[in-house]
Amino acid sequence: MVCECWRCGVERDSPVVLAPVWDWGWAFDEKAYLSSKLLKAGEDPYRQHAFNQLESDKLSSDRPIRDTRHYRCTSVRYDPDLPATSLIITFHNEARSTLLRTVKSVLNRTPPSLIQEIILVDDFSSDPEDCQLLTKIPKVKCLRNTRREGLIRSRVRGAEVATADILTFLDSHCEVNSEWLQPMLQRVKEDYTRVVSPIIDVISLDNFAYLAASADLRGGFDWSLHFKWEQIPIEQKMSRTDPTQSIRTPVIAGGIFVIDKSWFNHLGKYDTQMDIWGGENFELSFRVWMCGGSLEIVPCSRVGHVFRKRHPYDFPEGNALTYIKNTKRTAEVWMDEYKQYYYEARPSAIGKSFGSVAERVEQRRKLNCKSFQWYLENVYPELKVPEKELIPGIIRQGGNCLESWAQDTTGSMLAGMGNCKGTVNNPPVTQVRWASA
Ligand code: UD2
Ligand code: MN
Repeated sequence: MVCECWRCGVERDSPVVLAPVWDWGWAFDEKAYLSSKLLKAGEDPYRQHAFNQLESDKLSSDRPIRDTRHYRCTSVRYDPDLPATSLIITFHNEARSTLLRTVKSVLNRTPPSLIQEIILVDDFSSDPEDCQLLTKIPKVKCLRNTRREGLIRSRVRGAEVATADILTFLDSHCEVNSEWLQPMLQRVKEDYTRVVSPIIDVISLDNFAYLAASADLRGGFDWSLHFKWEQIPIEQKMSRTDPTQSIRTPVIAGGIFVIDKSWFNHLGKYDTQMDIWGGENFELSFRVWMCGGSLEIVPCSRVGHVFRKRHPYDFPEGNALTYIKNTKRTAEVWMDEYKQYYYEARPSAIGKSFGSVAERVEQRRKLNCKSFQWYLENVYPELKVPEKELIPGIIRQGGNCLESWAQDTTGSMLAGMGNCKGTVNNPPVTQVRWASA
């Protein structure tokens, strides 16, 4: 198969076209909502939103999209009594046409009984009406921040007013596909500690074509805490005989997932000292895995998303510093001694301020979460620990060190492999003999 988009893993399109399943008979004046924000003649269509707004504005809010699932998904049956969910969509200056299409695709392609409410959190957009006018649509509620908070605090605000037992987060420029919600709700209903994501299809930022993403990808990252899509390890791929089966993922992309509300609260929601954008997906992912849950991608669920190449909004503290603050908080709370590799890979983070993490560290302690070493060994063994000598006389790999700790009677050095001690007084667990030079 040909990969057309490295970032999103797009491979192909399948030919089934969906029609909206039902109509609400809304009193909402869609034309008026959209027409007041159309582009002016000659205006750069990418300027405001970093995607082609002209193409988005041209499309119907009810446009059909292709059913990109594996054909075997269409015969999977879900419990008739799945729990309802509160949807939470935060946005800052989203284009009206994409925001409306996100909401309408949800209403058009989800059984009404599964949607408790759609909570829009307007993160202090320039025009309060972007959000307010949409409350004429059934089930839609609007909260508006009185100052810019960023997506992390905005999501927590939405989650705190949600009335359903399950939370579903979406970005504000998505289109959900056929039967997108049921397979994810099913997995969470069976085990509330699962946190699940769909396969995220790609809506082209240039022409808004809906493109299927590869079903063989999962979330990964490097030591600088840079997210990337990566191939499922070959052994796992070979042992997958059922294409409808969930895929364990070390991290989620961050924007689109379903989580049990009590589990979300129990685990400590989000780190609300993180600002604007970035890093929260690692923090949540490490927390879920290390504190007793799991993360998976449910391949029978598909949601399209407009992936962009730049941020269309400003960062009050600057993009780079904000990403550093958020990822540094993640590393300091969750990565134990492995945080040194984060600093090596992102030296610009050294010495930068990141606030206090005392509360989050305490939360981790109370939850009795496992170590980052456990995460590496059990969840993400493919993330290789850089092999190098850091302290003269000590060869470190992860939390283990090969250290010299004594001389025997012949003058040979004794060295041992075990927990890093950095001192000759604590014999490591296994001893090996090195001839001294
Ligand atoms: C990805 C995630 C995104 C988030 C981010 C890391 C997907 C599809 N998207 O980036 O959800 O996890 O990685 O932080 O996985 N927003 C606000 N306030 C702000 C800034 C953004 O409400 O100050 C909204 C924005 O309108 C959008 C959402 O947050 O609905 C995510 O922002 P994005 O679309 O710019 O992030 P994306 O998709 O590049
Ligand atoms: Mn997005």
